[in-house]
Amino acid sequence: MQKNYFQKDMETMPIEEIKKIQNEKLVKQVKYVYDNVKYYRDLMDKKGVKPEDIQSTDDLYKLPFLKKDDLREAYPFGLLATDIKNCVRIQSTSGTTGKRVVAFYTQNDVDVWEECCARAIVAAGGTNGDVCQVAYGYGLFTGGSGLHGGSHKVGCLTLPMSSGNTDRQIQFMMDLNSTILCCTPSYAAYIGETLKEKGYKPEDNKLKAGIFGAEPWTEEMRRDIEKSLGIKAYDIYGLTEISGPGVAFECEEQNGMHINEDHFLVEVIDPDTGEVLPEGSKGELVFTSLDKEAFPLLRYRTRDICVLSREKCSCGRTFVKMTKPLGRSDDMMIIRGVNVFPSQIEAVLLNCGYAPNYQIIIDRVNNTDTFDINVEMSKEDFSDTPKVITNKEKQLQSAMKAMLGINPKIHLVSPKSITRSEGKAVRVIDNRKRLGITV
Ligand code: DLL
Repeated sequence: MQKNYFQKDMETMPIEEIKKIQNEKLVKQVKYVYDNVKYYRDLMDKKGVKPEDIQSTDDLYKLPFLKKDDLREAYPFGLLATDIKNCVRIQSTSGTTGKRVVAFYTQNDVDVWEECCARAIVAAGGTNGDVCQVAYGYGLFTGGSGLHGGSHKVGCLTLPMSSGNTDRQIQFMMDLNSTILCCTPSYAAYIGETLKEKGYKPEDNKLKAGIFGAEPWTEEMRRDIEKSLGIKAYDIYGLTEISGPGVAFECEEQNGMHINEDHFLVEVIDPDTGEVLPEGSKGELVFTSLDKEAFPLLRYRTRDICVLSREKCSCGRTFVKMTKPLGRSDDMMIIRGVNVFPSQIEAVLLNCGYAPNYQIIIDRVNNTDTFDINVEMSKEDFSDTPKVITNKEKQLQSAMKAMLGINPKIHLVSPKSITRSEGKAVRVIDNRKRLGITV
């Protein structure tokens, strides 16, 4: 079988040479951050680390970690490393307690990011002869623009569909002969079901591959999607803070994702102690950007729990592989591809005059996430007129939508009806766990 790479020399470089490149880039990136980002310089000074102390990746452990809370504290410009005039793009994702994470990009940062996505598309068999339908959301979310840029770099005919409007997705897919589909796995499954409902068989479409990520999915779901669309389904991983999709991607082995190690240095740590764990251990992924200009992050804690493997891969790529995220070390939920924190829900409840007595119930029905929130009314609020309650539920739902970007179903329940816990309150009931979906 012919092997395909977007940047063959880099993707198949012997590991010793990759390490050399990483060492050189790391020394430069640390000095760049120290000189240009006061927030991180203060963290380094507090820890007594100077840029000169970092001579190679072996010294990485000396650097302080960055966490989502730091991004919140430094919001919006505190981690920006260059003049805003040099930036050409902002992307964003939800953060804790409602403050969004804002990431900045120079043109060079965008180019590197899109190249990483192009590597993923080529690894999934993409060429300039393909029609690539991008059905991730466009806008502040990185999914749409990342895969869109990658598709351009490969030279595919790019269909910038964004997510939603499934009938139109299907019409374009059929009329324009889409060969690659990029979207969240749950949306891919939904498209597959809708095609079937419309009477199409898997062989009726021209799709050959899908590049699916941004949320956890199982091997079972992969098999279902592959069957319903008649394709090979590849996983792709990334996070806004570290650029977006394309931090890691699956190859033809479909068994773990290669991390683009020439741009992102990876460590696995014990989430409780912060201690760096030996390769092969299960722990939290930590990324250090190696050549970012606008928003370089050193030792950023992702909260994603994974295992790394350097076992030789039959695709010929030498980059380390990560497993699918096996869980999170914080309370972030991913619902319909959107990151949601219980603290955001609490903030909306308090703003709208409710006490934080609530329960979130998540499930996956027909491959789509359901999202319900039970909220207790106070004695004063309580009404037994259904219309009054329905109106209040609608108001709360639109406040939630404004904060989270997705619509939960709100159920106002009578005072004191949510079971009180004697220990930690059980705020989240995630029934997707029964399907093996761990986040
Ligand atoms: O989800 C970027 C992305 C877009 C990745 C499109 C892949 C495809 P955020 O919205 O910042 O960025 O969410 C990042 O999503 O820390 C993981 O917990 C989760 N995540 C991302 N990819 C995967 C995946 C985008 N393939 C957070 N499997 C990350 C499981 C994933 N979880």
